[in-house]
Amino acid sequence: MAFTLFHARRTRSLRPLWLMEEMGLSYELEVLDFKMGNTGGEKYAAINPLQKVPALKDGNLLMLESVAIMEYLLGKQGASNLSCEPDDDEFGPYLQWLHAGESHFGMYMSLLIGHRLLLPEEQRNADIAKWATANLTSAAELLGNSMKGENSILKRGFSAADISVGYVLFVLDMIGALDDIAPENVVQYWEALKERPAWKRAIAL
Ligand SMILES: N[C@@H](CCC(=O)N[C@@H](CS)C(=O)NCC(=O)O)C(=O)O
Repeated sequence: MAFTLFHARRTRSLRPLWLMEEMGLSYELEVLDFKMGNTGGEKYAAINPLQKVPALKDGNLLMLESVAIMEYLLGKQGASNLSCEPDDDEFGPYLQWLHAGESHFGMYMSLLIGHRLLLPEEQRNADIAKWATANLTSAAELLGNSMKGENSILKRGFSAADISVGYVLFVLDMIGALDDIAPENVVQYWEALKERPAWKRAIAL
């Protein structure tokens, strides 16, 4: 078994985990206790000094970015219906939303949960939470207007871009913010994504 994924429940490690379930890959899963600043304790710090999840080990290789890990797994597998090749008409939008899931949505999502829930109360800043909410709202509106498939970003159907963005919708739903932030079609999109068998297996692990 080549891949080992370090995972903590409800975190960004769901992205590669969900993808591996969609791909039918075999992998080893190390489930860690999530603790801000000390996930996995000393043992995990020796593997990943950042003590964040996900981490993927493939032999001597260690990767620490959820979207990069997805691209790595997809690249290793070769062309499939879960990714787009450069000669595909939707290659640009695919890359755009694959990365927006973490680079754009992910930053504001972290600020929102940090300043609403995770930080000690005296460190929370309501203006930052408001700013993050405004940016998530405009990004969710753009997503809603950009979706080309019935329950997918791309016309050709479900892809890793949906996993990247879908994880953010999961977190917003979990903290009770999705209905306020996302337009109706994006809420429906998340309702459909979470019915996928691979998502159900990933979230249960
Ligand atoms: N950009 C990284 C972010 C990784 C990250 O921040 N993971 C969070 C969980 S969702 C974490 O492990 N946080 C622990 C901490 O900040 O102490 C990725 O997409 O993998």
